[in-house]
Amino acid sequence: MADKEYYAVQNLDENGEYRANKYNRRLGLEFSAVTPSLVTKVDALRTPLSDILTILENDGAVVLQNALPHSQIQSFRHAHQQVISRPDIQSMMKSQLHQSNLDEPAQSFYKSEQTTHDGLRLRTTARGRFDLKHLDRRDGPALAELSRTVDPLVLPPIIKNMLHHCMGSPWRVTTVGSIPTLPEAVGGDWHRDIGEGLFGEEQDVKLLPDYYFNALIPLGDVENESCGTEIVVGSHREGIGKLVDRRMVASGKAGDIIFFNGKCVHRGRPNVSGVSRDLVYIVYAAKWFEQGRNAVKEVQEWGSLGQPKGVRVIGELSSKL
Ligand SMILES: O=C(O)CCC(=O)C(=O)O
Repeated sequence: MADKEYYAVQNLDENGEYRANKYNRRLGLEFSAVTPSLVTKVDALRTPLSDILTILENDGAVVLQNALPHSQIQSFRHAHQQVISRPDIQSMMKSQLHQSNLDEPAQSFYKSEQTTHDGLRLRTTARGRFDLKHLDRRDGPALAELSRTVDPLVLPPIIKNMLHHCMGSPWRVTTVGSIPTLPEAVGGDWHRDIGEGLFGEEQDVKLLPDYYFNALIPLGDVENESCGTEIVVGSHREGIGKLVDRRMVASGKAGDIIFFNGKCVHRGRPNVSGVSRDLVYIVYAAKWFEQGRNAVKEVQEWGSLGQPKGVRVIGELSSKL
């Protein structure tokens, strides 16, 4: 199965439609010229953990300022820049940037995918927005400088502490990647990082303990709030039916961490800053949550191509089986 077809199947919601469509209908496709208000920022060194956890519980997102030493960001930024400047990766970026399917109505979150000879995977989520993985020593292709410098960013003490309280399940680091976003990149699609969830988004946000968090680590020294991550705060507790449009922007600069619940509806804003906006992303998810297989080989004769039809009532909620 071709990559495009595979992702289209993976991205269907319970009505058999690309899952961003329901958010587009509810929240719209436009990006406001005026930057929405900002997700709460706290000083990671001075704010009591209980206050940070309260914000995270209420909003589903929080920005931790001064959470990482600048020297760590600088070392990683240098190693990362070396890698993304490689001719093979530059040529993959160029080819993905000029793909004609980026102008068609989207059918899937990932619009294309290529793998380098040494095992890095580059994907496009929208024109000018890329996802590069894996960068760490466990799942990455052992690019020495890259994995050495990303190491201290993977599980900083404050994140480990927070996860100890906010995760509702034994967890592990599942993904270490980066999001290079070129100048003039368009905005990304609305999504929840949990996708449609285990039992459909309604059941997951209401019934399941929190099992997925994402840390975004900005690499730039200059903050441009307008190009940040737009998050519908509170959406980690509400399905599409009653979703309240409380969109806010999470942004930061080198040293900060944007931390959010993977149940939140969110998207990247267009990059109007004139410079690349690069982020590291780290996914922490329940030990049982599987997102890391080679996706393209996954659904062929051994997986369902459509949505199963069964329905089971759980309390007031009904779950498609
Ligand atoms: O590029 C961004 O600001 C958001 C990235 C994103 O949507 C994600 O990490 O799931």
